[in-house]
Amino acid sequence: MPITIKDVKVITTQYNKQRLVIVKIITSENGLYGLGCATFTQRYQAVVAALKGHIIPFVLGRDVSRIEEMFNMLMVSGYWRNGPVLNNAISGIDQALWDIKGKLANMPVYDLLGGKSREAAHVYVHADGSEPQEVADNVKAFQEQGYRYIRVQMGGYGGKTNMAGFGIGNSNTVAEDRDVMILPDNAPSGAYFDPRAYMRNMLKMMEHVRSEVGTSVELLHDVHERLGTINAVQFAKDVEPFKLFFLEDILAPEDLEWFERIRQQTTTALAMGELFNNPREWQPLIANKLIDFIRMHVSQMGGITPARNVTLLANHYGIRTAWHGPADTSPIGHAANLHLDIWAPNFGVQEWCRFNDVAYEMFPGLPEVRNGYMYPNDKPGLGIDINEKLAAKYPCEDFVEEWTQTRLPDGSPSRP
Ligand code: GCO
Ligand code: MG
Repeated sequence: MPITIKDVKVITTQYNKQRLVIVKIITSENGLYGLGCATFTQRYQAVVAALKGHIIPFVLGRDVSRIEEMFNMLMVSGYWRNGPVLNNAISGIDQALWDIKGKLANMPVYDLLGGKSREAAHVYVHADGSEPQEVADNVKAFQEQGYRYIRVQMGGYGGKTNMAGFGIGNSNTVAEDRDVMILPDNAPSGAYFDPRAYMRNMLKMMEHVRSEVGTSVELLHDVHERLGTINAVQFAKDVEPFKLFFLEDILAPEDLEWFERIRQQTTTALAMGELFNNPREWQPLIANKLIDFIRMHVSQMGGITPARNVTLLANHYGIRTAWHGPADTSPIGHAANLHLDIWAPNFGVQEWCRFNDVAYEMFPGLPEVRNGYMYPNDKPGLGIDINEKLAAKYPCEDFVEEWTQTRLPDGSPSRP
């Protein structure tokens, strides 16, 4: 008799700013369950509805062992496909089934995938600041904690926002050649971004940070898809002297054909992909060797199954993985990332958001980071659990996200 899916719970929780969605599959076998990440924080209610209305009725009663079949059927069973809401809902099921398979086999998921390629995964953390010296000081503080891969930003993703305390119309706080963002009368509230000032200021910041910390620490930077096409080409060239470990999301998914131009112009290493949903987005970048790191949001792709497939595809082309790991990937999602990292022959680096104590209490088994390395445990499955009682004490708030309402200085909408 196969073990089947008896019930599926959708757990939502918010112990921080991010609203998280977790799927718990309860099986016909007493006490056997699995957990998966289905978090699309900005539209979490839509994922919950997709799960409850469509995905859960589809999976109930099915054999838990048939992950491959389930993933492939779920992807097309709605006929229309490859959107963030449905992909996340499918990921909740997919990751939970890998967790269950591991528990049945008494093996960690990295063993199911092919076994360890390494003992621990290099992580990168985020240093920020409102001016170059503050960024440099934060990099040094991380180095003292043992981190060797550090992402440098100034003012978040380069915008000035009246919410993050930068103040509209103030200077961008770069000492010489100050950039002042002049907004029109009656400018609406929200985040503001000046692409040209961003480019100038980031170059100054990187130059300063390198002069303070030297070349042995690996620096990274996230453009967050905010630049237009020719500015992106120019910026990727301009940062070349700073020898970044990688430059992240230099272009938006809408502008992918420009990668070829960037590639012809610079040796800056490129990482791309957190907004990708559809294989058509990553296939040409990999097949034409236009990037160096793929960094999709694993639940946004549909779970561990598609991430495994992309890893192996990328490996053939000498491209490494750097899965998206912000605070809006749940701790379950971070555990899934780590199993892929420990197994992948072509792992590069893992983004790490440094969870707080509540997260560690709510998710027993949440991976630990020591000296810049993230370590797996040897528990079967994903090796992580959820304290549902504690999760229920932190219900999700309904609010309209403000940081995603970004504008250019004249007030016109810009990508966040
Ligand atoms: C990153 C990302 C995130 C995103 C966030 C959106 O590289 O970590 O760019 O911080 O902004 O996941 O919700
Ligand atoms: Mg990013």
